[in-house]
Amino acid sequence: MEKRTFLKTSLLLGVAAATSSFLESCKNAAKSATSGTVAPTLPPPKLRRTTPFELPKLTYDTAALEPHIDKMTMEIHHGRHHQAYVNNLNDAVKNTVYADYELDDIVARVTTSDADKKIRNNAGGHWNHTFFWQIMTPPAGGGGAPGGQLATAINAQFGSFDKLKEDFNNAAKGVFGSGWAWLCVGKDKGLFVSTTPNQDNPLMLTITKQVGTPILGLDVWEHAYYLKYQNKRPDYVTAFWNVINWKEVELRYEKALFG
Ligand code: MN3
Repeated sequence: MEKRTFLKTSLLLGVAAATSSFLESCKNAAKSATSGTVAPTLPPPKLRRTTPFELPKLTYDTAALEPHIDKMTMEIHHGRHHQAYVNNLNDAVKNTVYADYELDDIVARVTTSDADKKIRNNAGGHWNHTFFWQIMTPPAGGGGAPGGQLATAINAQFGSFDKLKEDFNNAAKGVFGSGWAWLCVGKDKGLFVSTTPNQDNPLMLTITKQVGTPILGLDVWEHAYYLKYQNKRPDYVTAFWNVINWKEVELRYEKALFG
């Protein structure tokens, strides 16, 4: 190679290398700019959390939902899975903009960025399970049908309670892999059934396809039913209706309607 050609080639290669490292640094800058960003439509929350997240206690015994949801599943689901979401969330929020946010504020603001991934999964996991334990109750006082304004709204929107059950069951059975089925109150105060993958939920403003306030939800991860139902998810979905705490669901409906 002639000296001149060599110099020219070296120069071009140098420019190329410099350009590529410039592009790389732009990409990295863009990445770090999106990490921990908050949804632009929401102002920073005013309430600040001063203590770590904790596993909430169940208000009923782990065997209390039997025969519909077995004791061992409840022990592992609450004591190990939910505890892990809590521990991982406490770890994930350290040194981020979410470090002292309340759970609802994190869930509303968390983004799809890679940097938010661990927070998204574990804040969702903590929120979803805390909610799930509350909307269930032992079968002696659970199940049946909703009353009050919720019953009226269900009949008006779905035609009947049975039709809502059918829609919800189909949604729950249709989740591919791990996720949740929901009954929500939308922005227009109407009810809708939806699903989310993994630990996402309808309150994640920048993530969910249909934003709403969940009033009923069912965990269809295999860890929620596999010990008792194995691959028969439909049987678990059917059994769930026996342990729904309709009083709690009705309260959540009214709060979402007027709140
Ligand atoms: Mn679960």
